[in-house]
Amino acid sequence: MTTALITGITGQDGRYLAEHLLGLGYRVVGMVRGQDNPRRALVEAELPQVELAQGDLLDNASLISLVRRVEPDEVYNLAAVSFVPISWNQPDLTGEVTGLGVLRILEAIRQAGGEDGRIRFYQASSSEMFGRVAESPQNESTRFHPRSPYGVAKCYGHYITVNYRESYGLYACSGILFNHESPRRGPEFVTRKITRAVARIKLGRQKELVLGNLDSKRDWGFAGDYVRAMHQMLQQPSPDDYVIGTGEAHSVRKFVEVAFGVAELPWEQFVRTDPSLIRPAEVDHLRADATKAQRILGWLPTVTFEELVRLMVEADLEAERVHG
Ligand code: NAP
Ligand code: F7E
Repeated sequence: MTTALITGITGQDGRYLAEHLLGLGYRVVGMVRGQDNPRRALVEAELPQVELAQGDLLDNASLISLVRRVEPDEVYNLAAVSFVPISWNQPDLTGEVTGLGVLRILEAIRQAGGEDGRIRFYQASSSEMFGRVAESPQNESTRFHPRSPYGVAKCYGHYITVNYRESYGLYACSGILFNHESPRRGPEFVTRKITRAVARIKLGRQKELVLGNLDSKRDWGFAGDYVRAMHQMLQQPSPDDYVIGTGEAHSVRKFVEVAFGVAELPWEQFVRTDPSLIRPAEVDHLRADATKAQRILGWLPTVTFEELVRLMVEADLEAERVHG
């Protein structure tokens, strides 16, 4: 039986990936940090077959002993400080977790004998590395120009992954994923903030939605599609880096329009902007060129932008009706 170790198991992608790998017959071990992590119970309830183990990307020893003990065939490093605005308030922490954390886990794999390529590694790189884009759409050769401490930390994580592959022969891949969303998306990210607000406004539980920049554009896909690509990358004869995205970009304003439209609400009456939510430096426009992933992995997204918005609004309406 193939064993996968997933860091970031309590996050959006960790849960979709675990579900996908369990479906393929894997043994899945998820790394959880903290003494009393409230999201541990969420994973236990949703995915009882996942084995949970203690560890932290800030702690070398925990990673070394975890990799030795679990003896994984595949390691997916999904853990990170992943919310871009936090990275300006906590740039040190972001650098330590999102950047150096990648080095720590690569080193744990190397020390466990990963140099023979036996342990396959996936790094969660990000389209935020492209930042102020040098060209559009962005592919694996597009120059990086990150615009936040998060984007800078992800560049370090990306290059140290490439470096361990080139220096030590580790089987290490980096997936440069564009924004992907779902009903499991954290409520601080703009898509979920919008769909949750739509549901609450529809049910009379919230009066308005306050947002920042409505003009930025993102290439939004469905997280369930993107975790398939992570797994496919690690099944190739040799390790490589791949851009994953839909190839379509929409503005935050467009997301708002479609989401309020699903609930038949006039968005202009409920949405207000607040300059305090504008970022010190913005990423204006991201759009993926995932030709390489299509050609080599045979990967294609299955959920359109409109379907994604609808499924998120409907899930939030349901959640608000049941739990709200
Ligand atoms: P997420 O929901 O924010 O999950 C982040 C995970 O990291 C959580 O499980 C969190 O655990 C864990 N974590 C944070 N600090 C940690 C530490 N010091 N040690 C161990 N675990 C720690 O993120 P996501 O959306 O699933 O994204 C998964 C990965 O892909 C992230 O690396 C993200 O940066 C990257 N990415 C995401 C997107 C996207 O659009 N979603 C696009 C490109 C790249 P706790 O429960 O303990 O907080
Ligand atoms: O912002 C604008 C904001 O926070 C998207 C992470 O998963 O994807 C994510 O990073 C856009 C930005 O995601 C609000 O200014 C307007 O232009 O949902 P977001 P992100 O910053 O693109 C990448 C690929 C990752 O790797 C990251 O880990 O929406 N925006 N008003 C707002 N954003 C938020 N959060 N809240 C607002 O009120």
